[in-house]
Amino acid sequence: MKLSSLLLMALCLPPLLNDAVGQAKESQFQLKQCNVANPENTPRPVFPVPSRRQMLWNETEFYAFFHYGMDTYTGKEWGDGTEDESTFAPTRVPDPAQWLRVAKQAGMKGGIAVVKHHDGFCLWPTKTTDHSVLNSATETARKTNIPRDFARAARKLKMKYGFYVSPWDLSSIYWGEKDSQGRYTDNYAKKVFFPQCVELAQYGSDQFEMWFDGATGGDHAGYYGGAYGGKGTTGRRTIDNAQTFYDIPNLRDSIHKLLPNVVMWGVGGEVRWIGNEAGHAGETCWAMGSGESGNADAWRWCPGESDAKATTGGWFWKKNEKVLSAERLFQMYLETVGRNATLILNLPPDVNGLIPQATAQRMAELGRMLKTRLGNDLALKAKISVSEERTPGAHTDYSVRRLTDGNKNTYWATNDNTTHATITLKWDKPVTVRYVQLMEHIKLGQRVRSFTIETSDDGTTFTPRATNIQTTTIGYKRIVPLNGSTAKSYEGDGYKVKAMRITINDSKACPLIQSLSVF
Ligand code: FUL
Repeated sequence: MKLSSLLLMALCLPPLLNDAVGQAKESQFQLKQCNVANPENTPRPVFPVPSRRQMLWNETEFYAFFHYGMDTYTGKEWGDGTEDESTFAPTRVPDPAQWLRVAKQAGMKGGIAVVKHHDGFCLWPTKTTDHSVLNSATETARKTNIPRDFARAARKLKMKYGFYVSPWDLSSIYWGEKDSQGRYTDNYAKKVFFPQCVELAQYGSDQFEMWFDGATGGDHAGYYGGAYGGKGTTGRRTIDNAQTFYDIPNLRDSIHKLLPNVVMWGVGGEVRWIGNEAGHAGETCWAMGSGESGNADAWRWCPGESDAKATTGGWFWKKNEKVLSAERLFQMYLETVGRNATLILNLPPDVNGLIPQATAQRMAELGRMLKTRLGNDLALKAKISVSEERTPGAHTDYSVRRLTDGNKNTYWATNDNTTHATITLKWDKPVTVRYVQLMEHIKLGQRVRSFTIETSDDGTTFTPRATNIQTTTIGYKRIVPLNGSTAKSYEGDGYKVKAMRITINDSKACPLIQSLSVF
């Protein structure tokens, strides 16, 4: 075979999904130039597409955040790194298994534990600093090892797990350090941050996310001075570029070798902050770009994660905190998981190293609510028809049954040039409906730009629903409350219907719908 044909074949191969970040529109152009056999009639990808680890991460959908550490005992939200290690004084060895059991009851699939916050205090026996549990005053504190116990508990409970390790470190003399010529040194990246990530990697190669917060400011003191002064050096320190100061590209490469499935949040560049801490994504939400809505034309896959608090006090436990109502938390779920983002919901452990009873009870209530409201799929009982089915391949079909076969590797699709299509559901006996849930087969890119939902009492006349909501993007998952209210989605009697019609009005290329559910 000639070299040129080999080259052409290589260009025409399906994209390697395991590291697609960086695949540009150029590849799409190259694919179009090819005319190789496609026996399965597989649709061409619409770039960008997710990496394998981003795909796995997306499937986690709803997971917990556990802010626990020095601040739990000082009552602060941000410590300044000057706290005496003896301040960390749990009354008993903290029990991450209890934290995760609470999360599981809420229907969460995993959790992320803060093991170092901005104060730099490490909740594991680290070699990188003296500011850790090893120098605490009590035996109970010294025995604490959150990453070890958290990882063990998660594996036992079959939940995903990961760690928040703050890049900003007020306790470190190296953070923001400059040499005599005013250049940033790499002491912090080399002696502190990278070794800390490697130490944490040793608690399990199956971690799913590392949380690298971007905060670097405020009136805090610590080693490097600031408005309140601090121990050690004087004068305020800052950094100009997190990517270079923390040496993120190299860190990412090295950690991926140890933790193949981990995505690096925030500063790590693989998953984005949704742009608020209030528990909502945009109604329109693309898995690329930035902020609440993303950007349909951005070139890099960077899906959104929404971090929000389940309690009123703060990220860390506070004496008089209250837990939000299950109804409010359900609304958050609809506005994040139901809008192509994930939800990381914070449940703060208290001074005993346990999730308080009131929070645990509320989480169980939320879990029951999710099951009742989004657990009984009425699409499975419907006769479903579509305006078009993509021509099948040798062993692959894209037929209507793919919408409800529960298989994440299959999907219903139209032919290449069809970007407008309908799905019609009919029930023999009227059913009561409140929500529609759609999932795109995002392995081949996010496509849908606009869709509408209508219902019919008699099977012939259709009425549009949720017209006040932007039914634009779908992405990994979209849940639309048919009454148009995420806050009061379950109020009233729902809609008693004999039929429903979903119309895809516009899509970047032929739509690929992996799953359709009706509740
Ligand atoms: C922020 C931090 O500064 C907060 O303390 C908290 O950890 C939150 C989740 O991220 O940026």
